[in-house]
Amino acid sequence: MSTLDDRSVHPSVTTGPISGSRRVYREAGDLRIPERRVLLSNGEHLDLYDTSGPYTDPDAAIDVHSGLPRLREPWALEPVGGAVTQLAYAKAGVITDEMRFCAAREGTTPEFVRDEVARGRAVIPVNRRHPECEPAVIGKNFLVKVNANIGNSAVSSSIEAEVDKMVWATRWGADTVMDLSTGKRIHETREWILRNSPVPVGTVPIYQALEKVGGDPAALSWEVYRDTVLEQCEQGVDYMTVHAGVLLRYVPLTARRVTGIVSRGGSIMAAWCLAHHRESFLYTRFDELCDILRAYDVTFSLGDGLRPGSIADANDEAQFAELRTLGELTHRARAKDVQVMVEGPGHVPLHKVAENVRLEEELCGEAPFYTLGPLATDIAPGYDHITSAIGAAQIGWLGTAMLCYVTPKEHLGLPDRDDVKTGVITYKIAAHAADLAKGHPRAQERDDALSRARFDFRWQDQFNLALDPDTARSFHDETLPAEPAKTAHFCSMCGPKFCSMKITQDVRRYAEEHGLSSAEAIEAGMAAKAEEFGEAGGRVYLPVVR
Ligand code: IRN
Ligand code: FE2
Repeated sequence: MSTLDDRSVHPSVTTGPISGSRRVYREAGDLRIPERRVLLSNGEHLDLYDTSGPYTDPDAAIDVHSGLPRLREPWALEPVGGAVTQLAYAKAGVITDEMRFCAAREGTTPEFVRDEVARGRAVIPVNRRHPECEPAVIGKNFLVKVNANIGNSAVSSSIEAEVDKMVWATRWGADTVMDLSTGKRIHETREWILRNSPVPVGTVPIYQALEKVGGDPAALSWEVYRDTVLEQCEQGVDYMTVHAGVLLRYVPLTARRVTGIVSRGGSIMAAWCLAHHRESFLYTRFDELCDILRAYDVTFSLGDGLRPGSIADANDEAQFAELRTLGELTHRARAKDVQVMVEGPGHVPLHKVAENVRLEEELCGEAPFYTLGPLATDIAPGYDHITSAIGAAQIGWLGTAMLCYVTPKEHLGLPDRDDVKTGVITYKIAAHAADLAKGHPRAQERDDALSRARFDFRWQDQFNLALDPDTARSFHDETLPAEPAKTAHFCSMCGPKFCSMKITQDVRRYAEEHGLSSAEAIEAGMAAKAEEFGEAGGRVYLPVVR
């Protein structure tokens, strides 16, 4: 942990509860399962899945220089068949503490988690050397997860800013973060993030390998790459993007594309293959790579180096050729008890989304699909969190297990703190919409609680149940800041006279008072409203009085 002793680095991270809630711990045997309890004004509460770590616990002592408590340290089991991976344990019928923890978080049984992991349909990405991590299970039969990318670049950002982004992203619900740093001090930045991250951390090791050889892809070698992977495994990285499906013979398939190869890792490997006219070392050395990841229980995230970067290129031969290779590699890794996710696009119009899920499941044996959006259209730079959340909601509904967020800065620049929050909240919307549509047993609870609060004009409850209570409250404050407005039976959108919810409540009260059935009450209420409306001059919009 030596690098955290560097006293010239002072990350200042956000601590304290999210408005209207507090972090609680539910006992599950000897495990303490973190949840976020939203306290409601009617005495009820709702417990939510919580990714924020001890940072939102007012009783936790946070010291970024010593890192988070090493929760998983006592959980380590003896190897089975020489392996320490969750997949090896699951196949052997062993239920690990990680599986029990995930089951309790998801509201299911440890046996179900074990069975899903055993058949490769779910992964629990937890490196033995990241004991600070609260495990999460990623698979189509669990809550849809969201990943937030952070990391500096050669021209922008500091260690402090990236640690703060990690804490900030998990505060708003990021289930994993990926450190995509490419600039200075990559190793140190990652150490700070890992020791302080309550969620799994992913990386793309080829980025750091490229830095080590001075930025020239042709200068890369298996040896440099292998040593970089080992360095990152030792540090505790939980999952790694490996673009091993970019084969030499696939590169020409991208020649006539509108946007060629848009994946950073994909373009680096394509450049290496062309420079040496040899097959990618990620592919030829894949078995050795499996052995390394297996020793730490690092999960593969097989990269989509040939994903489409434009609507025109979606579902083309290059993309699907790579997917077939990712399928082959998935089965090879699993045979060695290494956990695998498979990455997907990109830019895909809505009518071509389903084909991606169907093919991935068929070719990759239902390995958890992890997609970047996809963007449903190319025409809105500056709003690509939205263009991509449209595709993400659909692909999540169809079975994608994890959604990689896209921020408003996509295609334009490095996301700052505000972009990180916007990206995470936007993707929580997409993920939750998918959970609802998939009929996840607990998903609708939150919608129902919020809807009831809205209908009862319990404004504070409505804010506190929201994905982003602070923004909801501040929007309400813009027009009705006074405290009485937080219980008033209207808002400034329709005003006191035209609130549909208030009118409905009036109708219901009318029914009770007059002993009518609801149909009769609506009838009678409508008649009364018609009269009132007539008195107001029969106009919906009243003229502005100056
Ligand atoms: C996710 C799905 N497809 C790609 N991703 C993410 O994109 C991946 O997990 C990583 O965060 C980033 C890698 O980008 P390149 O190197 O493929 O551009
Ligand atoms: Fe793009």
